[in-house]
Amino acid sequence: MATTTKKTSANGTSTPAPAAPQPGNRIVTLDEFIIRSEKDFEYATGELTGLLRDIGVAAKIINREVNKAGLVNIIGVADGSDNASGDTQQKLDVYANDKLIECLQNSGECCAIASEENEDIIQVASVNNKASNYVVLFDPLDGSSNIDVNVSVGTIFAIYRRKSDPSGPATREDFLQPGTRQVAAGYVLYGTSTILVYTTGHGVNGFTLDPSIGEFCLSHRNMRIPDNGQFYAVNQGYYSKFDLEMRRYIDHCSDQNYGLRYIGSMVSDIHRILIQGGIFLYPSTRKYPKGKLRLLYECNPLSMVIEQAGGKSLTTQLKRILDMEPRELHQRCTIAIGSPRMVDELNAFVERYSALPL
Ligand code: AHM
Ligand code: MG
Repeated sequence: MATTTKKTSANGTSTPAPAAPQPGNRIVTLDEFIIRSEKDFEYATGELTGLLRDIGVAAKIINREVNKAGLVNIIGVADGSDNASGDTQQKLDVYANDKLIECLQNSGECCAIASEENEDIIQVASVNNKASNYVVLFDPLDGSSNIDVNVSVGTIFAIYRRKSDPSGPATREDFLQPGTRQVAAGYVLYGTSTILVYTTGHGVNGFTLDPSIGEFCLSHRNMRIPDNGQFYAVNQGYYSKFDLEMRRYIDHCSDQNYGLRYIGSMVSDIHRILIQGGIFLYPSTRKYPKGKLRLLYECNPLSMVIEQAGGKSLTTQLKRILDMEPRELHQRCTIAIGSPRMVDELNAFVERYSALPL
């Protein structure tokens, strides 16, 4: 806390001296933090810094629209559209997708984009003839089926270095890289306050949007997930469709009196688990035999954040998510992610009860 010393004037009254600036209390904006952290990057050319800044700008624009969603004609299903994964697109999905693409295209800091909402990759024209070395992937508005009922939604993003020759167009292979190759990943949660959380592989930091100055300010430095937790997050409505090992584990959670917390918006569920501890599960169901969530747009970036914060993330067949070799842009996978001790506990149930060879 800042301390003040009192000056005594000639007439004996005292006035507080101005508080000396305390380094720990100084506001650190996202832009300042990114620029200061540039030295941590293996290839510090300023491109990655620019990309993270672009995502921050798009997030502010999306946040503004999400916050007034009930006031303007922007809630509800977009006209006649399903996205690349066959899910219904909300108007705000389309809006968020357009804004992210626009911000990234304007700066030209990446050479191509892949979005959960687009079938194929989008090439980005170079700006000032500068060849870019990065590709960006995102889920522009995760959990958007919740938007009409004022439940928190989020943007998830991942950045990779391209593999193809920078003098030519980007290729699908630039995107089909395992999660271990992500150079940065994070999310923005449009919740009771708006927070941007990201990692470049050197820990996890969170920045809360201060609406009075329109800046993301460092609020959660070096985030660490609790080793263990008291909450589990799973759509228990599908219980009877889960494999035996998942049902046994869920029974165990209930026996242990763990609290069930499921928002149905993965960013929100993961953010709670990052702060309070717990486990999030999306196993295979009859409808989604390979799991529902997308490896490249949802599971990889959130797994990088959680692992960087000290957590674990596996498929429910016990493969580390970040080691998965993607074959398709819109590939789905199962996931068990969260506090390391809870993921280990789940692991033991799978080893014990799974009917499939692991
Ligand atoms: P979306 O990207 O189309 O919004 O779908 C992903 C969402 C996740 O946020 C959430 O965890 C999950 O779908 C909820 O699915 P379900 O309703 O089957 O539980
Ligand atoms: Mg999603």
